[in-house]
Amino acid sequence: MSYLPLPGPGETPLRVLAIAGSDSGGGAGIQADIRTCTLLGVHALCAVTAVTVQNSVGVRGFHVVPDGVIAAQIEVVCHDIGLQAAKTGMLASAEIIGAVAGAWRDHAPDVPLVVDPVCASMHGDPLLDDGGLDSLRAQLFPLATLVTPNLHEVRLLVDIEVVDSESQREAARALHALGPKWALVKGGHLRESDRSKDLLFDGSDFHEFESPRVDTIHDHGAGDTLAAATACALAHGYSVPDAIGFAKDWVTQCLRASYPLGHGHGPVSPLFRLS
Ligand code: PXL
Repeated sequence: MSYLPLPGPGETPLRVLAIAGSDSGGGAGIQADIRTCTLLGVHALCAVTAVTVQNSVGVRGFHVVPDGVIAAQIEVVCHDIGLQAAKTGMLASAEIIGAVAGAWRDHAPDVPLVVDPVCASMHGDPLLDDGGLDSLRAQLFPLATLVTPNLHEVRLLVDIEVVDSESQREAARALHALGPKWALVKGGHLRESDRSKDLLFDGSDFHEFESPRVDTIHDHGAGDTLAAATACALAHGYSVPDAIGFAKDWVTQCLRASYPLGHGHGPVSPLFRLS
């Protein structure tokens, strides 16, 4: 595959802001975002939303960062450093989503924003409170360039059970109607074939993306990596379909390079880029 152009020595790289939670196991969350950006030659700015206590087996709990501190992290990096794209991951609560939406409207309304609507960990542990879904739909989706739910998140957000390509289209339409410019319905958990099929919709046209399914239990952080790599490509000026095409190839390679860690699920890995 071809990669994004790297900055020269001493040259300031493009910047992507990750608004996300910390994973103490280092596999997902903001750690996956920073790794993705770094290995793609992009400087990661960080607004930490929550600190999870987790390992490869599950999430024991999390502690949220005060709303005002999250909004201030966004404000200070926007005004001093500047950014070309951003992505959201774990936002934990309705209040935090409101604070992120407010800060976004005030400080970076024209910057491409990828919203990965994280609701739970791969172990099924909740990462968003009960009011969070309404807040995502009403406050953050209308600001998003792209939303990237998986099938579980699709069910929670628009109450559609995706089982085939027809229901995947219906879900993409319903998600787009909530206000983002583009909606991507990730079909990775749809085990109907040996291909992973994602569907993108902009309100008029559908784009399909297919990649080989990589059979591994070590896929922690795959969704975060896809959203972060998409944001990096958008920062480079790619169109949304081209950015997703690039990010899908990147995640496939990261899945092939994933490794065991602890007693549960290991992370997808971009470290292949170093060899
Ligand atoms: O992969 C989703 C995710 C995002 N952010 C944090 C997480 C997880 C999954 O566990 O812990 C902080």
